[in-house]
Amino acid sequence: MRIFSGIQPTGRKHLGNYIGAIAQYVAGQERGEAIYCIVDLHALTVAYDPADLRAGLYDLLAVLLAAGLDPERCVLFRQSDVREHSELTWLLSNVTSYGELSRMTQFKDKAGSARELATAGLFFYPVLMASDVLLYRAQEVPVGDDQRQHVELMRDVAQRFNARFGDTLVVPEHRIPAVGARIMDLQHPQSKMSTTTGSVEGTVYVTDAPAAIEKKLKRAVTDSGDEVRRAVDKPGITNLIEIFAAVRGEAPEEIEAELKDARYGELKSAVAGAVIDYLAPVRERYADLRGDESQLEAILADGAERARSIAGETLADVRERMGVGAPRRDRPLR
Ligand code: AQP
Repeated sequence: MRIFSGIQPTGRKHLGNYIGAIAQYVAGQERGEAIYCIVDLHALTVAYDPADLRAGLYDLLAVLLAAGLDPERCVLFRQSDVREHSELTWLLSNVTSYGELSRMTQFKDKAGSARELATAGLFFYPVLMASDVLLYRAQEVPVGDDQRQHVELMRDVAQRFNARFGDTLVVPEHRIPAVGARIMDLQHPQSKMSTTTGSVEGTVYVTDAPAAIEKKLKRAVTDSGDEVRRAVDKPGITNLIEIFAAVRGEAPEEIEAELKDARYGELKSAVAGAVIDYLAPVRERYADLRGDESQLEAILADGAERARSIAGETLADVRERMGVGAPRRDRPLR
């Protein structure tokens, strides 16, 4: 089983990213050949500062290592170090339609009302993401629920490519966690916890100090009524139960049974304590790892070399199938 996922080096990573993606990455190392990419090229699609981009990349790499990614047990690399991603994006853009890209909800959300001013890169984001995964012929893509539509698109692109040019690309499946696929903003529980659109008070960052985590959870918006149970009209309590279940590794039903006589305040305190315990070891290891940038660069260089050897083969096959470049004589197509 080959697993691939990408994560952006933008902003500080939050509890939604951690539960929805990073914790799954760590588990993926036990289940198969895991390949994880810090997608700095994706981060260029919205306004950014070059110095912040580099710093953010080291921040994220230190968080990933602190969470338990082990460069001996996975391939961990920076997207821009493997130029095959950019070339495949152009090639695959020719089996992707304008209409499909126009329907992507992430593009609509991020472009907002000023769609004419959005970058072409933001519009092409899903093609770059398809290239990331398809280059490694990955079978599985661990992501949060918000990326479901992008994974559907890459499946369509791979199927279309294979139908038009011959069987070349692997059609991947998404892996969305059963609990915690969509962690909501603590202040606006109808909206997902988000780097760009979330509220600071409603977003728990992975590197937040315990006091800040406690404050944010104790101030979380709750709903009318007083029962600790999940319901459509109780988005705040539902979110707290889901967070509690995800960090304790239990089913939400078990949490509801355990807290059936509890008050909202007790639920908040219990969730705060559990989240603090969950993130504390990561925060401590992060502080040690973040200081040594040359060590972080060495990890990235090794990961890029291993990634390139896989990506190069897929790209060569795609070029051959599409009739691009000199014909290959060294190796027949798969
Ligand atoms: N609220 C969430 N709950 C569960 N999973 C989530 N993910 C993001 N938000 C939640 C998952 O985290 C991974 C990281 O994706 P990314 O690096 O592309 O993240 P991002 O876009 O910088 O972070 P956000 O918060 O998702 O930013 P916005 O809202 O600006 O787009 C992905 O697997 C994602 O599903």
